[in-house]
Amino acid sequence: MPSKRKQVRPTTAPVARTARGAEGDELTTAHGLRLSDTDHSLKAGPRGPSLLEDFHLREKITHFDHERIPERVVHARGAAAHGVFVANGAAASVTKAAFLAEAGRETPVFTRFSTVLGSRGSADTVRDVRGFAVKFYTAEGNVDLVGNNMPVFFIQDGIKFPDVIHAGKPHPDREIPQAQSAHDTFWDFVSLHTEATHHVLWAMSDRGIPRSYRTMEGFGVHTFRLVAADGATSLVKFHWKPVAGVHSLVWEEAQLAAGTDPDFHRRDLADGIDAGAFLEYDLGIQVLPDSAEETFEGIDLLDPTKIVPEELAPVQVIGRLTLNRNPDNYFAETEQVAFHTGNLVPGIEVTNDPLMQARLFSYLDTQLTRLGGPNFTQLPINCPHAAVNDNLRDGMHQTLVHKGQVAYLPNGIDGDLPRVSDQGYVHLPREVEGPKVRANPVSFEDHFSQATLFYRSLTEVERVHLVEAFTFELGKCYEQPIRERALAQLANVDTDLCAEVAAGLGLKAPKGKPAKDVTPSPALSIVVTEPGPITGRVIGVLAVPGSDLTGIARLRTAAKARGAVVRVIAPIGGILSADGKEEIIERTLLTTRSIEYDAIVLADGTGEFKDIKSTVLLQEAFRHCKTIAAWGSGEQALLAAGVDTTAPGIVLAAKSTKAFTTAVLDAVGLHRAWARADHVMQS
Ligand code: HDD
Repeated sequence: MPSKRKQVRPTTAPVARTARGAEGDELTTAHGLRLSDTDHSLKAGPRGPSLLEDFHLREKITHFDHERIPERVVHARGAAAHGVFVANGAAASVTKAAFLAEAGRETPVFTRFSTVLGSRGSADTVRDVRGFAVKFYTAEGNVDLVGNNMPVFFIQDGIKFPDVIHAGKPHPDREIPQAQSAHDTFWDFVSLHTEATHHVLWAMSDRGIPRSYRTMEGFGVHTFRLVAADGATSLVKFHWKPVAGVHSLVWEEAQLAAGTDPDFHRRDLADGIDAGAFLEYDLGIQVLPDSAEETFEGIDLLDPTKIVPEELAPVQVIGRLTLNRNPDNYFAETEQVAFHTGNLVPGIEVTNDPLMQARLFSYLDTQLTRLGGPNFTQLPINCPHAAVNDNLRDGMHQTLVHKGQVAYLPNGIDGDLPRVSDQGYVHLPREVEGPKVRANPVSFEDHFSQATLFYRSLTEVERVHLVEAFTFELGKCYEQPIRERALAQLANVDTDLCAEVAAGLGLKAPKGKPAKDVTPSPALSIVVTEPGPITGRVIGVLAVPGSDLTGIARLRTAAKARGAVVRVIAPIGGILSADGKEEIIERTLLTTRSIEYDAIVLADGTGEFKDIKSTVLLQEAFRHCKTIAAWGSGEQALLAAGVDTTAPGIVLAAKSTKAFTTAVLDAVGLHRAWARADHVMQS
């Protein structure tokens, strides 16, 4: 006998939807009444007062008044994309979760990237941690891997989350500064709370200002416990490795972008997907033995301020994520998506990491306020792709029309359905014992050695950036004791780092006790020496009437073949045409800044051209160590703009040839000509 327990959507007669997703072409009220006028309120005469009777005016304004929902208390600023995760089978020995383990299994995903501190309308390129949250719509229910682009966290225990966030958010008296850590309360907190040191180094490094979401790593941060089909368990750390490599902006560029294109990252994400340059990441795991101590090579795996260097435990790739579809509607999808670290399936468990434990409470709790009640799982973006058969009932915004009389177990009326499953989630039985205490394990007391490890793993140019970031941020603090305390903290990380920041601040470097025997982890550096993929990169070509359009077309074709785009920049808008060829001018010197481009190329024909805006464009690209190239008379224009054409990363050719375009694109593949940094400092 079929169960009476059906869940059905409201039973209005089906209405065909248009391409806009609307039901027909005629404007109606929310109740389906067709409207004859939506531009004039109902008035007592053309010059008279509006009438309370005007139900359309009242409905329109009332709905508008309630269009906003509370923004996320953290990670309010975000952008997202749909995609697919395909497992490669390598995880089969460590987990029974089919979406990770089964070779070739495809799982739809929704991924939301975010900054942490800023409000919903803040700029994308601020110095901050980036969220990297992935919702897997698996056949067994949703799994959320709610990670960041840094593998460690500011705090070891979730009870301190409100503290670190209050310190990082704008000052409560004036609500400034927006989306920044360069202010007193942040540095006051992190300098007193030394367990933040390792994370602060990551945030001040180039990781705090990613080039794009495409070129950002992601980390699950906590150690998870995977359970294999035979019940064997392993401790694992999750890593997202971007196929496009890990690359960052430079600080001046990030600051410029915050003003000239606050949507820099979300635009890059959406444009890339629209252009077919999908974002790809390998999902990898570090597999560590599940021991009673929950440590690996002396590293406490429950401490979220610690990493396991990849040289000690290699990251094994278990599948690939491809983000290939933009959301149709920002609010319905990106804003309403609700992640929860407790969304798990058999084969994945959490550990006792006290940061994770608090998160397991917070995510569900926050959605109740943000999404206005307990039925947010019914929103399309949150709906599992697995069958849902719960006994949860009613509540705000209930969209299901449950049938029958039964919403309890056990029941005799409805065949005792729904029954519990022998495939259901079983928490591994593990011993829990110990005194009830508010305390951390002793191993959590080491706050500096991995910060030292991080610093010493960086290349020279990355260290310079780190020193500049600390000097900038502390230079923005008003309180001298805060700067001094932050320096005392750095003295325990590295003597040179502390001395250089102190010199920049005009202060005396205090003495500390940095760890001596630290083995660097080269995997932590993001500087590359071989050209990598250039998918999603943007090359600006400056051209003028009379420029060599064949050369531009050649560069465009070669760039497109490697997933990059060419944009033509000219003094004024319109179309360039010569010899029957045409190039649409996509940017003018008025509508562009250097931050839009990974490389700037001067086309032949620009030799006589000189304009203060193009000089600024080229000077910025030069300072930011971007590829600069020219063919033909373009070189003259470079010299006229004061560009040192002997510096590294400058590609010149008499003519546009295949070799020239290849050299330009390979230079872009190196991301930046870091060797030029010395020239920049000397010039
Ligand atoms: Fe969190 C959102 C990542 C610690 C409480 N967190 C949020 C998002 C990301 C992270 C990516 C945005 C999700 C989205 O796009 O909607 N959070 C992390 C990571 C952490 C972390 C990697 C440490 C390893 N978070 C953390 C703690 C707490 C929270 C310790 C509280 C005890 N996080 C929240 C929250 C948010 C959130 C308040 C705000 C909006 C939301 O959850 O849905 O519950």
